[in-house]
Amino acid sequence: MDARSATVARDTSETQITCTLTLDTEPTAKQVIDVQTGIGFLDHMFTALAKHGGMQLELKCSGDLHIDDHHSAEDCALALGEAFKKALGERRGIKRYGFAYAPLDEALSRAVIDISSRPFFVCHLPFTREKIGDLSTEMIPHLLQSFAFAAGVTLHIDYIRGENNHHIAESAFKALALAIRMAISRTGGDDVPSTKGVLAI
Ligand SMILES: [Mn+2]
Repeated sequence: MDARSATVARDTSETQITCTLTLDTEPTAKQVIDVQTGIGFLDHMFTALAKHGGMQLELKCSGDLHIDDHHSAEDCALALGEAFKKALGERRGIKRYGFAYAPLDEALSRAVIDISSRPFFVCHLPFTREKIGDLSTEMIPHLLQSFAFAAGVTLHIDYIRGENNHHIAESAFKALALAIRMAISRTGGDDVPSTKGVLAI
């Protein structure tokens, strides 16, 4: 079967982005992940997302970081969401629902996704620091919402426990990765998993 892949270019006065996302990695092939958003901690999160999601991701952003991290973080998530939506195509032959827990030491998060074409986002991640590296913690729910809306998915992300803010964020992205991996996995059939008979609207 062909790998599900898409490239998105996003060019505004605030950010210039290219994003190539491939949802599949052959078991024997090298998983290509190269993320350069200009924000180190965001690179770390998107790399974890791709790695544990079984996906391949090349993402480059040149953004207005002299202002702050907002436009770069949001627009990278939008590009990633658009690429995810495009790569999925008609959403045939996928499991559709995915859910996962991921721990990182003391931190534990849960992610639940429905590849629904019903964009919705609910998130509870109570960070206690203003920033992790150069990423504002307030941007983490914001960029996850941007991804969910651009991808056309329903996404719930919840903090279960944790103290270290780096750990809380990373466990959330890893839980999302594992949930995505489940939801996009192929059933072996060609069915659209909806009683409506259509998901790509
Ligand atoms: Mn880490």
